[in-house]
Parts: sequence; C-alpha cells; structure tokens
Amino acid sequence: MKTYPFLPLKFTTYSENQMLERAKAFYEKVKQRRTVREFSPEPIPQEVIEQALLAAGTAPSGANMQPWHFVVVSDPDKKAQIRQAAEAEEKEFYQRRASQEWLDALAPLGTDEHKPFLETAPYLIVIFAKKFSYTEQGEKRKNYYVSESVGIATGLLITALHEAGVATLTHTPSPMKFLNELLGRPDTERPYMILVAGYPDKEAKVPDISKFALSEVATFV
Ligand code: IYR
Repeated sequence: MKTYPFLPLKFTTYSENQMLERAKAFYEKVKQRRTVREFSPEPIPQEVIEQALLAAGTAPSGANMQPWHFVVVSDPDKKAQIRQAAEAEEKEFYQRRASQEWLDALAPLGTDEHKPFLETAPYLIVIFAKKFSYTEQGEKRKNYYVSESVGIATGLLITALHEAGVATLTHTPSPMKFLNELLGRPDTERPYMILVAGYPDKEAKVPDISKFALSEVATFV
C-alpha cells in the first residue's frame, strides 16, 4: 500500500485582534447571502463559475475521494428539459406526495411547482454525489462519507459564488433521478442538488426571515 509523501504545512496565523476582525468581517459578508428565487437572464462569465468550482473542490472529503461531480448547464434546450422534468416531479410533490405538515412548513415561503428560474438563470450547476469512483486501473472503489463531503463542497460553492457576486438557489426537486438520464451521468452517481446561479432579477424580493441567535444554536461547555 503506497503512502503519500508528507510536506511541511503552510498555515497563516493572526494576532487575536486580527482573528476577531477577520471573523467579524467574514460574518458581515456571508450574512448578506440570501436564497434568490427570481433570476435575471443576464449572462455571467463561465470563468467565474470555474473558479467557484475550484474553491468547492478544496473541500475535505472522506479519504480524499472527492466524491462529487458538477455538471454546469447553460444550454437553453437542456435547461428547458430540466425545467419540464423538475416541474412534473414538483407537481406530484405539491399535489400528492407532500404531507400536510410539509406543505404547511413551506407555505410561508410561497413556493409552488412552477420553476421558471430553471430556464431564466444563466447556470444550473447540477451536483452529483459519487457513491463509487473508478481507480486509474478501472477498479470500482467505494467512497466514504459521501453526503458529508458533498454537503461541505456545496457550502463552499455557495459561499464562493456569493463572494463573487453571484446569487444562488438550492433546488431539490424530488425525486431527481431524471437528471442522470438528461445529463448522461452513470448510476454510481446520485443527483444531490441543483444549484441555480445568476444575478438576481432587479425586482427580486426575499422573505423577511431571520437566523437563530447564537445561544439557540450553540452550547459552550
Ligand atoms: N423541492 C420543492 C419543495 C421545497 C422543499 C423545501 I424543505 C424547501 O425549503 C423549499 C422547497 C421545491 O423546490 O419547491
């Protein structure tokens, strides 16, 4: 079994004051992020998306297997196909599959089965979680902590896009199996999420929601 060579770590430290300033500055930036449901069709350079994907790919992952694949969809025909398939599933969800409790939880957000943003936004980044990878020798190899790893990468992607001035929407039509077929991805990959990305529509409105206080989400012992 081969081991990696180990190199000295490059790590930047700051004074305690600087640490606090940096932590505050980051919070100020990241708390501006809002999930957007109304997008402008205005294009965004592909290079911006590429850089954000590189940032996402720095995520830690189980045994460094990097069990993710991103399909960046900008082709209008593909977007239309995804919208059609997603709306069919969503219609089932809202009209039949969802429990009353779930519908009640969503009601304040005003979501429904209509998903025009799947065609309006310049990019749909379809994130796949790879249950298995293939070695250079073509052997099938199980991946570990796949949901955790892909979740972290997705969080980094959302943050990197926000930092670059790109708004996002985490969209999870359920079920999403149709994405494998439409995008030609193998059965060893599970659609994890559609991350809709673009500029917000100039008239976009967002619900007046708030986040929990620190004391509600954290305990120091
Ligand atoms: N996937 C559906 C329903 C939905 C579910 C949750 I939980 C949300 O936070 C938002 C929507 C949809 O996209 O409409």
